[in-house]
Amino acid sequence: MFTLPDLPYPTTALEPYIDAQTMDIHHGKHHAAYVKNISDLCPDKSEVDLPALLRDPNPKIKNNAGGHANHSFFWPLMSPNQDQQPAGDLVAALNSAFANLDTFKAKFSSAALAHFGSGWAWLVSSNHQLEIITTPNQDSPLALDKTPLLAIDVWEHAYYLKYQNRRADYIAAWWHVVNWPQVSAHFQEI
Ligand code: MN3
Repeated sequence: MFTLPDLPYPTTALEPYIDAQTMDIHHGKHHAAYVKNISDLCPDKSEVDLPALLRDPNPKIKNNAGGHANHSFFWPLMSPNQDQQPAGDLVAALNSAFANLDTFKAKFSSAALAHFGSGWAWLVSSNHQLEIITTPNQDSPLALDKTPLLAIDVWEHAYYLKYQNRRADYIAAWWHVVNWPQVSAHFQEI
């Protein structure tokens, strides 16, 4: 069986940038549905099997495993401690890969904005090189042998209630709630 993780903060915690109703539905309905679906599809599997299921040839299994894995990764990447800044080794790595933090954020935002349809934008590490990628639907970078460090969900369900068609406004707002210590923690593991 698979389980829906609790949000690490109240649904109101990311206001005004991410609204409580969106968080409530996104976590309590969308993520919960991925958990129910993957549990129903794979009743003999559990969380430890999730990485392998991200590569499953059955698209129903791959999509719902990805939906569970991606959202479980996403929630702790946001924090009620708004307007944090990256620090330490992570900053040095971002500066090395992208010239400076502003350039990194601009490129990441552009990738997230330009991604056609539903999907995710990611900062990943691949062979200790940082890069920005996007994936369609619920595809995971782990299935591409890339390690995710940061992610933004650009499915419309992530922003439509508050931002409607203005994905760029959602992305700009989302930077205010990025949990940089969590990104650093992922960076330390690569
Ligand atoms: Mn989502």
